Amino acid sequence: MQSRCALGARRAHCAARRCAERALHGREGAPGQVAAASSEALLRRLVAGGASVVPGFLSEEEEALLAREVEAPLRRGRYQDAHWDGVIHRYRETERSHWSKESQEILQRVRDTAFPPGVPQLAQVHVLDLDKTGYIKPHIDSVKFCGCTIAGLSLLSSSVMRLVSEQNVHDWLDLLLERRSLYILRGPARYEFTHEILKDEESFFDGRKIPRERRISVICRNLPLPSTPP
Ligand SMILES: O=C(O)CCC(=O)C(=O)O
Repeated sequence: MQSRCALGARRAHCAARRCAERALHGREGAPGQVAAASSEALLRRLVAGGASVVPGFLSEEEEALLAREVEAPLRRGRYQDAHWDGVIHRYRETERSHWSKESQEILQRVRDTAFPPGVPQLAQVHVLDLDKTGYIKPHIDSVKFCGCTIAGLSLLSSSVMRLVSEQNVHDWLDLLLERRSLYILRGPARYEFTHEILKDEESFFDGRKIPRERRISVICRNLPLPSTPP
């Protein structure tokens, strides 16, 4: 039987998917291209599995609104050199379940775009603030804390997210996360590939430098899936 996440995914995510499919057909370095992979077959597999990027998901006003709203809670902390598990560097973070009405509307749009209808979601939205020198090392989000879908908004800076297969390090996919875009990781991209945010020195997409500035991501996740009975 298919999981609830798999059911209905096609319908709920067609807008995001159309975008990723456009990326498939972009010529090298062509404007609008948001994904580059070690092979076309791999790109197709990950996109078919539900990995996508929606450039311009937020308007400038929406980006400013979200950034303003998270600034005060973020400022209560100092940038940390490394996360407890050593994955995230030069960061501060917070989790929020209460948002202004305007931000709630934006987050609802994220949920409607990224998650199949009826999938129980984490009430807390993760807000991660990476300093200009900050970066995230390769990892897979723990299945204990996160379900089948990760959906993130990028504020203030573009960046490159790299996915690398756990089975074969030669299989990789780079996603161009432009400022104000939404990315969605699902399927093999969620479970079989590590993801990372490249540091400024390494931040290139398809040979093009993508300068890293301070970046805030606002990330929605669904609840871990119930484990299958033995
Ligand atoms: O900042 C992002 O968009 C990715 C965050 C991430 O990889 C994580 O929190 O596990």
